[in-house]
Amino acid sequence: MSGSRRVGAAIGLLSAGVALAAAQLVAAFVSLNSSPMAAVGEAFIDAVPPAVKDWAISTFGHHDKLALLIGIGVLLAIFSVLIGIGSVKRPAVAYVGLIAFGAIGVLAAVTRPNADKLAVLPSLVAVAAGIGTFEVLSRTEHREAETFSYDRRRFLTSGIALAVAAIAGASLSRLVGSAGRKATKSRAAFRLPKATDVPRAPSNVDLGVPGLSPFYTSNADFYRVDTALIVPKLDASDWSLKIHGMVDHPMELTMDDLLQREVVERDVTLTCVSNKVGDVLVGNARWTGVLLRPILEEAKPHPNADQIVTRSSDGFSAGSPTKTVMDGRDAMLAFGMNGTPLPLEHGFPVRVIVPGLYGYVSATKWVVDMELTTFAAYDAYWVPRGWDQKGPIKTESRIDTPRSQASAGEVPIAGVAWAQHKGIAKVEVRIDDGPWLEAELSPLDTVDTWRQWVYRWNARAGDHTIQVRATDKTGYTQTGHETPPPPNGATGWHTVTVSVA
Ligand SMILES: Nc1nc2c(c(=O)[nH]1)N[C@H]1C(S)=C(S)[C@@H](COP(=O)(O)O)O[C@H]1N2
Ligand SMILES: [Mo]
Repeated sequence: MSGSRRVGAAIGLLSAGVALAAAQLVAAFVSLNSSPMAAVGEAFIDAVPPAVKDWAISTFGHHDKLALLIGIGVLLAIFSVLIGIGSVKRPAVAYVGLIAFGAIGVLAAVTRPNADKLAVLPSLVAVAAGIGTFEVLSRTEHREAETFSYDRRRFLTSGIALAVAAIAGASLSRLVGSAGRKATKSRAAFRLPKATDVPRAPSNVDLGVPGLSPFYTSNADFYRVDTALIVPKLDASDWSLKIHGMVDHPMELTMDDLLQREVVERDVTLTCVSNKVGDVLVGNARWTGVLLRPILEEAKPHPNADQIVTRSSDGFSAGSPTKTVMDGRDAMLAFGMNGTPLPLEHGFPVRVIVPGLYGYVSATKWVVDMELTTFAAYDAYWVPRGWDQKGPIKTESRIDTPRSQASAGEVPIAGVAWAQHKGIAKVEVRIDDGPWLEAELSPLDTVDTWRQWVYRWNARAGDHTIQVRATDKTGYTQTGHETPPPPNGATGWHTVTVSVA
């Protein structure tokens, strides 16, 4: 690369960096997802084909969002280098480039479902800051006829000063993020009420086998799946839930209204429809909240309102069958998870939990709206993206240990099995295509929770294949037929190969 191109590339990168940092800083005051990076990222998440989302979750797991931000960052860096190089001969290229990026940022920010009134601001400031940077740095160049030169010292000092300002601005934006602070404070101040209806789990519900998932998944280890690049930051004191649509009595519930009701605790195992056989998008927690059925009985849904659509503050929606929510199971509005207020990333202040339904059709986090409607009239978030309208959880089982290696002798093969709202009746393992052998089960907590299982295996040296299958209390045994998660959940037997030494 010639000297002029290198300088052009550096100017491009620095202009983009300063622009983004300025945007980030302004977004901290407006709303975090109005920053161009976040807005474009979230718009991208909404727009990508389901297969890509599936691929991202399976490839990056919990880091899918970080991977997306890094991807956008790398793309932006490439474009800004190209634009910077292009602007050496024609400065207009830089203006056009920066304005085009600004326009994309503005468009993405204002079309977010929870867009703030000032959502255009961060991208506009970004364009101004980018152009300003470009101007300052370009002035260190001297173009005379065919020769290009630049004031190296001035370029370096202004470049470094701008880079430092960008980094400082971006860091400052983290500190001043007022919405985030307010939500964190609100959560810290939220006192989980004492539940009056608290069923106990059997004392020996945890088999205590090393390597086996604990019966209760800790909040820190609980999987997280959502479309929110920036976790919505809500304040419990201004939270409310509107219940409307095909109901006789529309209502709006505040947090105080919820806390006036009977508070219950329930153990429910949550599962993501995107979970591949053997994967980790499943977790069991004790939820604190209020039951949904009595609330809906007060709202009086019309008899033909067969779908309950719940919406989050960030525009996600899930549609559950009214019949399922009202059939007596412990569908709830939860504000507590394993004895603490809901963590922000798991839906603070309130989320929906419906035992037996995959998360995408029921478990709306940051829920603010509940509309009674019909399946014919409305498709919730994931339906137009290729997933079934209805998502009952499939009976499944997983081997947690051993996963790859073991020493000869007695080896506990152990894992979890779930068939929410049906209950697990039996788990069997099979070694090297031998007969199916019945595993020992942990005592049943409720039909809405998973069960641990263990089979004590006398392992001999060599490579072995281990498989597992569960039977639920309806008598259904998991099919060995392998299908991927779309459109309504994976099937097949979890199979691991273990080498025994
Ligand atoms: N607001 C909101 N709620 C949501 C989602 C989402 O994208 N946005 N994803 C759903 C899906 S697909 C699943 S599997 C569960 C996951 O809940 P968790 O992240 O607390 O484990 O949340 C559900 N609730
Ligand atoms: Mo999910």
